[in-house]
Amino acid sequence: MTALQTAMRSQPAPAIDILRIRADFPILELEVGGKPLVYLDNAASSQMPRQVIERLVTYQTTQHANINRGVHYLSETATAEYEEARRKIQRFINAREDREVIFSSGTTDAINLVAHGYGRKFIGAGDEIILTTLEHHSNIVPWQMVAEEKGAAIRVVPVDDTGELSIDAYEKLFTPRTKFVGVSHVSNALGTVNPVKRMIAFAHARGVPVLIDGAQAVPHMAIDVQDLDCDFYAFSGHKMCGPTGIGILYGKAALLERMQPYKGGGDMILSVTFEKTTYNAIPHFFEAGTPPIAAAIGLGAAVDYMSAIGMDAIAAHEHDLLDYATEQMRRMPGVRIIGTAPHKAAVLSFAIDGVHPHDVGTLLNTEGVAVRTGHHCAQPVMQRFGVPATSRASFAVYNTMSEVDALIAGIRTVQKVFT
Ligand code: 7TS
Repeated sequence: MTALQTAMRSQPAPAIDILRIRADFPILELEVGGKPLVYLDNAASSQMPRQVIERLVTYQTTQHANINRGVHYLSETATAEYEEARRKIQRFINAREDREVIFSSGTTDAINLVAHGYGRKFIGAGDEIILTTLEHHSNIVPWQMVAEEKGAAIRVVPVDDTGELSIDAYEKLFTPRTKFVGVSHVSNALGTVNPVKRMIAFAHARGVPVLIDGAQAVPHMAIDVQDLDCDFYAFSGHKMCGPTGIGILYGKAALLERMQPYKGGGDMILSVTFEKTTYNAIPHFFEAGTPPIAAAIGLGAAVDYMSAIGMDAIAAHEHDLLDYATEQMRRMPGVRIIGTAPHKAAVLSFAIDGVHPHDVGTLLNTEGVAVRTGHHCAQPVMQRFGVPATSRASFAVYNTMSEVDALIAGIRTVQKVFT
């Protein structure tokens, strides 16, 4: 049996062609310590299919020059491809206009853009920012910086024992001083899918804009920013089969146009004198300097790749994996799943009695199984659940039921070694 046939062994009737998909990802053929790689660290970063890698090679070998500045062939080609990537992403998230799609270096950068461009301009002394216990540090720290500078306060939505946000508590946090809401669409530590559409509607009824951290949502489900009606939506290329160094901030044009600059430099200006500088229009206003052109085009290719499979098919496959893994783990004595909300996506955090998560990760690695261990840059979640860290398996479209079996077998080995 080939490694791929083994991978298929317990796969249910596939809605997607898992063999074909796996064949697109060269890295999945790796062996680690003589065992087939079982890559379950997709929430940290996913792998790139050949189609994206080849797109990067084509760009670098036939299309590269700096953008927005040449009349020569290569500069015009690179500019056209970069802007075409922007339109691909616009269609992927159903943004109304392409100028509402801003290239950033990732989710962290996109959130910082909003904190500095919007927060520092419109949030003042005594104002309040609502965040949730589930946020990644990148949707906490930028807002703490704004709050500290402006004398504003941060209010935090609690979670229950399953990892679900208390919407009742969320609604009660609003006061006339509430000026901003930041909430993750999907928790990276627990996998909880938050009811963001409802939360956005509630905030909007009180005139409060909302930023959604979609880093863990865009790779796993169809996103329609117009349907959500979010004001800002941030995500990273490297978690959705694209390159590192690129991410997106979607923002409603009317809001983006009222914001102050985030970074100053070339491309974001129309004219500069020492007396007065005039600024370029969005999206260029927020894209100072030479952007990661290749990575943006690579992200466009990643969006094409995922769209061709279909986001609903991807979501269904990953739900099957999550359900299967959850079911297996529930039956294991001494294993506790952290994050049991009814609505979850692609993430399974767990603790093994008497074994430090770091040891879990190290031993699983000897079985070829890659999971993330640590606080997942979400320390408030860890504090809420009374653990310093968890082990976390996170799934992507190319994972299989057999890989879940390998994870479960690996956990049994860990238990044997440590008990
Ligand atoms: N927001 C969420 C919900 C995330 O999961 C991450 C990264 C970020 C923001 C930051 O994204 P970046 O691309 O700017 O770094 N999350 C993880 C993780 O769970 N393990 O490693 C990185």
